[in-house]
Formats: sequence, structure tokens, C-alpha cells
Amino acid sequence: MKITFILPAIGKKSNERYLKSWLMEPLTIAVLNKLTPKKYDRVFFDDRVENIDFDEDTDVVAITVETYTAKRAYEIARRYKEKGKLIIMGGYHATLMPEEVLEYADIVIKGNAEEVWEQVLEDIENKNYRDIYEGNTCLDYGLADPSIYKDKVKKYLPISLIEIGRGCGHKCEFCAINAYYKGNYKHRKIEHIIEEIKQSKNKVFFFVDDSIFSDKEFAKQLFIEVAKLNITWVTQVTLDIARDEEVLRLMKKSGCEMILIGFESIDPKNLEQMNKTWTTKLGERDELVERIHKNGISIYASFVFGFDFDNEESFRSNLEFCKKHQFYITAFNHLLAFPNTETYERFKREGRLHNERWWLSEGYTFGTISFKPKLISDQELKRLCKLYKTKFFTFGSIFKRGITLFKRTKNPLINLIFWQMNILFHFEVDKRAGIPIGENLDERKK
Ligand code: B12
Ligand code: SF4
Repeated sequence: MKITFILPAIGKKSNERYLKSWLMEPLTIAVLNKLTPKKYDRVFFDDRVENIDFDEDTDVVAITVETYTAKRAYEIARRYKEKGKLIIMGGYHATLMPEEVLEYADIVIKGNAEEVWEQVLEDIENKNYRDIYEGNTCLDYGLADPSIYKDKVKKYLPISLIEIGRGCGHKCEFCAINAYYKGNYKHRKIEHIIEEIKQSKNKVFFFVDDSIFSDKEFAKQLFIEVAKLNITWVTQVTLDIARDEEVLRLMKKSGCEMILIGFESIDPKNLEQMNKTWTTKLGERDELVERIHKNGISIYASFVFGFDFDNEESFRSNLEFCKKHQFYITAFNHLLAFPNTETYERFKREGRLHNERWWLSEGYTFGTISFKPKLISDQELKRLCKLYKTKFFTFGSIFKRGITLFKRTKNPLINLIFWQMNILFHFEVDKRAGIPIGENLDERKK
């Protein structure tokens, strides 16, 4: 039996290339490849960087689906179905919207594949499969196997993606991780993580966890081992980790140069509504940020606007906060009501969703606001996100922050990446907005 794995793209503007900052290696496919028994033939198409050869012979088509790639995934499925192929879909959107996904697939995998994938393949061979399979939180896959995309490696950013654990113990209202993992967290074995790092040719690593400190003692043990490898790594964390200075020291010593912190908002009323007040006690935020910087770790500060207490003043005070701390990089995104999250359900109850399946709506583009904000209009929210992004990524701001960074860390790689990323973001501020979801992806040359 032959399996065709597919990672669908989001979409792109006509006559433009796929957004470069999204072109990271597809770890999801490396893990699925590892989980697939050797007896099966396989091929992989990365829709972001190449044309799918719909004529290549196959038996089964396995597609990973995120909310933003659902429209494209369904179109790909339609074309394979015309040829009578069996379609399997899994991933975030498949887990959060299994009934919708089943309209386009023969089999849907909810949750992690580790405990069910082999069984699914066997059931297909025996022509006795179910519509929906459900996997528990599990990441006992040993080492991911990226060999399936070795022919495309040059098309991806030179960063290796590594999982430490999956899930998160917190329950933020808007979060797809919370909706998917429901407060569960599991981590891999330290020896597997270390071996995977050793096998990579890249010098920079992205630990893709959403909450690497869900098991703090484990994280400390891991950093002691990672420190022996002489690598540079980045990850995503919550601000409260800075309450423990030992953690920060261990992180830095093991090569952590930057952390993405989901501040989301600096307004306590918003934080309360989204169930994220636990990250900062009153008045503590500046001190925690300074402590991280003092330990030589830079911050990718991520903010989300469109919460119920946001207005233009929220953008202004936010920019002041960013200027004060000279962040390495920032994201000023609008709120997304991802399906099956508590925010989505609340907006639905309050009649504030413009379209309950906004990700499939006609003409939907990246940056379109899919709900009715409380204090400002949709257009205003969109305009302000772009305006304040532009203000943060002016050349003056990049230059000033570049100097501060050099005083904070002498690591040449992280300084070089700063200039590359900031200049890329300077030019890509406008590029994401307006990307038509699911469009302009066929027969393109990349
Ligand atoms: C790394 C990452 C990125 C990288 C790129 C990753 C890539 N293309 O490979 C970058 C930084 C570029 C990125 C960008 C974006 N991302 Co992102 N990203 C992640 C992150 C942190 C890790 C993904 C990963 O590799 N996980 C490891 C793999 C092994 O796990 P997995 O994908 O869940 O796969 C397992 C199961 O889900 C299942 N499975 C998955 N697919 C399939 C398919 C089949 C057939 C089967 C059987 C099983 C199966 O089996 C796997 C093994 O158990 C996740 C959050 C997370 N922790 O997962 C967010 C996440 C996937 N991203 C998300 C989003 C929203 C985005 C952006 C839209 C953000 C933005 N505003 O720009 C863009 C979109 C880019 C694009 N799609 O082209 C959301 C998606 C939410 C949703 N409802 O769809 C997530 C969940 C983050 C979040 N907190 O909400 N992202
Ligand atoms: S936003 Fe972060 S801390 Fe909150 S539930 Fe999601 S992953 Fe966990």
C-alpha cells in the first residue's frame, strides 16, 4: 500500500511567493513518517513549496489540516477523490471540527496519531475501517524521521524543530492548545530529545512546545543535558517562568537565546476574561521582563488585540510597553476565534461571529476579522494592528533595538538572525494581510 502525505498551504497572493517566514520544516510529517511501518511505500508533497502531482499513483492520501489550511485541504481531497483515492485527515482542525472534516475525508483522526496510526493503516488494508479514530496525548515516537523531506530541505528556514512535550496545563479561553489537549501535558524522554538534536545539521533549534515548563523539574533536567551540546535554541513560554531565576540561568547556560512570550494583552480586564491573570501579579510584569533580559535572553513578545476591553488606547500603551523593553521582535495580531475554543463558543452564543465557518467563507483572507469586537469596528481593529506593527518595525526602531541586543548578548548568530528577521518583518508587515485563504496554489512555480 502506498501513502501520500500532504501538508496543505494557506494560500498566497497572485504572482507572489509563499510567505518565507512560514516556511519551516514540517515536523508533523517527520513524526507521521516515523510512525508509519516500513512495509508501506510513501511520498510527501509540501504544498507550500511544490506542486502536488495528483497523477502520481497512490492508495491513501493523508492530509494534515489546520484551520487556516482547511479550505485548501478540502480542495486537495476533492481532486484525489475524483480519482477514487481514500482520504485520511488529522491535525488541529480535524481534532477540533471532526464532523466538518468528515464531510471531505473517509477517515478522521482526532488527537495524536501515535497510538492509532498503525491500527488505521491495518484496518484500511483489511477493508474494515471506522470514520473516526481518537488518539490520547502521547509522544512516544522515539526520534522523528525527516528523511521524507530531505529533497526539500533547502526550501525551509535553517532551523530544526524539536518537540519536548505536548499540551499545556493552563486553560486560556481563546487557545486551540487548550481545546485540543484539555489541560493534559506529556513530555518525551530526555535521551530521545538529545539524540534528535545531535542528529540535526542546523545550529539553531526551535523547541515547538507551547508550554515547556508544564513540568518544571523535567525542564530543568533537560536543560542540564542540553547545555552539554553547545547549541542555540528558542522556545515559547509564559511570563511567570521568570519568577524562578534558577530556571532562567539554566536556560541561558544551555543555549536559550530567545523566548516567545504570549503576553496577549497588558490590560488586566482582558487577562481576566481570557483566564490568563496567573502569568503576572499586579505590577510584576516589568520586573519579570527585565529579569529575563538581565539573564541575556531576548523576548519575542506576542500580543493579541480585539479582546472585549481593547480600543485604540490599548495599542498606544502596548507600543509604549514594547519601546520600554526593546523587544527582539513582536507580533501584533488580531484575535482569532478558532473553532471549538471557549472564545469561539462565547462569540457564537453572543451572536458575534460573522460566519460560523469563517475559515471556509467566500473571499476570506488572512487578516479578515471574523467576529464583531466590542469597542471598535472590524475595520478599525484591522487598521490598528497593521499601523502599530508598522510603527514597531520602522528602520529606526530596528536599529535602536539591534544596539540594545548587542549589549544583551554577544552571540553572533542571534544578532545576525535579529537583523534578518526584523528586516524580513519590516517588509512582510503588509504581505500577510490579504493573503487569500486556499487560493493561487496550483500550477505555480516556486
Ligand atoms: C511550529 C509551528 C508553526 C511553524 C510552522 C510549522 C509547520 N508548518 O510545520 C510556524 C512558526 C511557521 C507556524 C506558523 C503558523 N501557525 Co503554527 N504552530 C506551530 C506549533 C508550535 C508546532 C507544530 C508542530 O510541528 N507540532 C508537532 C507535531 C508532531 O504535532 P501535530 O502537528 O499536532 O501532529 C500530531 C497530531 O496533531 C496528529 N496529526 C497531525 N496531522 C495529522 C495528519 C494525519 C493524516 C494524521 C493521521 C494525524 C495527524 O498526529 C501528529 C502526531 O501525533 C503548533 C502548536 C503545537 N504545539 O503543535 C502551532 C499551530 C499549529 N500553529 C497555529 C497557527 C494559527 C499558525 C499561523 C496561522 C500563525 C500566524 N498567525 O501566522 C501560521 C500558519 C502557517 C502555515 N500553516 O503555513 C495554530 C493552529 C490552530 C488551528 N486551529 O489550526 C497552532 C496549533 C498554535 C496555536 N497555539 O493555536 N506555526
Ligand atoms: S495560551 Fe499558552 S498558556 Fe494558555 S492554554 Fe494556550 S498554550 Fe497554555
